[in-house]
Amino acid sequence: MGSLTRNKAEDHKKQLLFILAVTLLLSSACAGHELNVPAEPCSDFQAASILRGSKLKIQFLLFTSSNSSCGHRISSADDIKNSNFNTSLDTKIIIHGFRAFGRKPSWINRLISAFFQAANVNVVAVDWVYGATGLYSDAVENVTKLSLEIYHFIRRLLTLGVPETSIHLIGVSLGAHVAGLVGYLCEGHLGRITGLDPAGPKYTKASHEERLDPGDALFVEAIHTDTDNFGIRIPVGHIDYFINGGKDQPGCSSIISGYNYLICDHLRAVHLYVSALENSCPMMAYPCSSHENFLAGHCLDCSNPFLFSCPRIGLLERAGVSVSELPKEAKVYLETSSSAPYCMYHSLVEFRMQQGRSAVTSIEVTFRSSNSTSRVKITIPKQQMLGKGVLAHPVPLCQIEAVMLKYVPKRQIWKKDETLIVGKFCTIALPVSSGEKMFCLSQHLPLTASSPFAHGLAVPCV
Ligand SMILES: *[C@@H]1O[C@H](CO)[C@@H](O)[C@H](O)[C@H]1NC(C)=O
Ligand SMILES: *[C@@H]1O[C@H](CO)[C@@H](O)[C@H](O)[C@H]1NC(C)=O
Ligand SMILES: *[C@@H]1O[C@H](CO)[C@@H](O)[C@H](O)[C@H]1NC(C)=O
Ligand SMILES: CC(=O)N[C@H]1CO[C@H](CO)[C@@H](O)[C@@H]1O
Repeated sequence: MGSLTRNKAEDHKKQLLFILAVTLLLSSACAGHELNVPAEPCSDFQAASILRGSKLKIQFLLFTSSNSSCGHRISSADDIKNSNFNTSLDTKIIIHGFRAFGRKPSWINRLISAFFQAANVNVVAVDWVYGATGLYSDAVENVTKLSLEIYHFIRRLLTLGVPETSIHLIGVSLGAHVAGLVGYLCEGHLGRITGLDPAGPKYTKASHEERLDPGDALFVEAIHTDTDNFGIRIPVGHIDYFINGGKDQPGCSSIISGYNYLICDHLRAVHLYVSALENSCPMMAYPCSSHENFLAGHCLDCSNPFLFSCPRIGLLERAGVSVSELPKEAKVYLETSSSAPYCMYHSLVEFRMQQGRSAVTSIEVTFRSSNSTSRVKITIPKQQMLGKGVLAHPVPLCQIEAVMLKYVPKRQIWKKDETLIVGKFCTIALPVSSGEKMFCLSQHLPLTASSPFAHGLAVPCV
């Protein structure tokens, strides 16, 4: 089986290299005949109709910080030379995905201006709306051709002295796999690829050559927000963020109707990334084997594999991770709120009963600050005394003013559950450094179903 898939991959590679050679020949043959059209004031994305032609009509639009909604077409080498492209700055290349209605992506201007807010960079948006519309499977068919064109564009930049490491591809959905293919053509030498909910359909079982994978750039990261629908389930980068578990996002409820509801989870990856660029609040994530284990409080730091440097969504070099050798396909987890800026802080909460019970015990823990309420239910197994969980809240733990604890009664038909639970409450902010002590309420707390226990909380800020 191994040799069969390897042969298939080799064939695919050969095919790509062949197309590459032919298009290189063609493009160098035509280079001399390029007309020097004077630059128009502003160029925008195209709109593709159902009767689109048979050409991909790709546009490379350069944006600068002076006006982040005014693009300049820079497709040929001369265009680039005559433009404001600054070869000494990093370059962000944004690649959109499938466009069901053949229109400009609604989020593109916000993403571009967020980049200018975060850094002094060149931003290039790739408009391939023409090839991205119609059927999803047609858009997938156009990916190879598109990737080759982007590859040629990057080669033109390299000829002008742009270092490969200064190039960062940001691919949305299907665009993430396009970025992967471009990265593969560049032999993994590009600086960074960020996949924003990389597409799942047709890619979950694809080979490494066909989909985004950690070999495609020096640093590859992906943000997963819709793994049960349009996004890919499997990790595809060095670091893979699974937001709220990666499947369903808070605020994407059935209240929003129609198309916006369908793509709400999928697009959350873009909105989170924009928010991370615009805000200084931390979107820090924790490595764990599963979302369930993360929520159950089994993954409290980043010692393995990141040597205590937890990855953060945004533009920090290698996501702020300081290990010399990057792990591959490291799954990291974080919870977010339902609206911008989305950031949450995570704390371990623990309740230790004085004695074990013959039934499972559930306790609801609520944190309250001046403007927020967050809760989590923790479960203590039969015959055990300790229950724990991770509670996500919008302000740092030291700004939480009160904790409420409530025994959640077992649903009983015949009589009220009048159990008295006595135990101690402790908490600590994530990431937990080694040797750090938990903050505990000193007294034993009596909890019943009818009388929840409330207490002020004053965890010092560190
Ligand atoms: C920026 O460009 C847009 C066109 O895309 C134009 O409408 C707007 O006036 C420009 N803004 C400034 C400040 O030049
Ligand atoms: C390019 O960027 C560098 C670094 O910010 C700056 O010093 C230089 O002036 C810029 N060049 C142009 C032509 O704007
Ligand atoms: C809530 O209050 C804290 C300060 O107590 C503030 O930093 C934060 O921005 C506020 N959040 C919201 C959503 O208003
Ligand atoms: C614009 C363009 O070239 N679109 C093509 C994308 O791929 C499908 C399927 O091969 C073609 O039918 C389109 O013409």
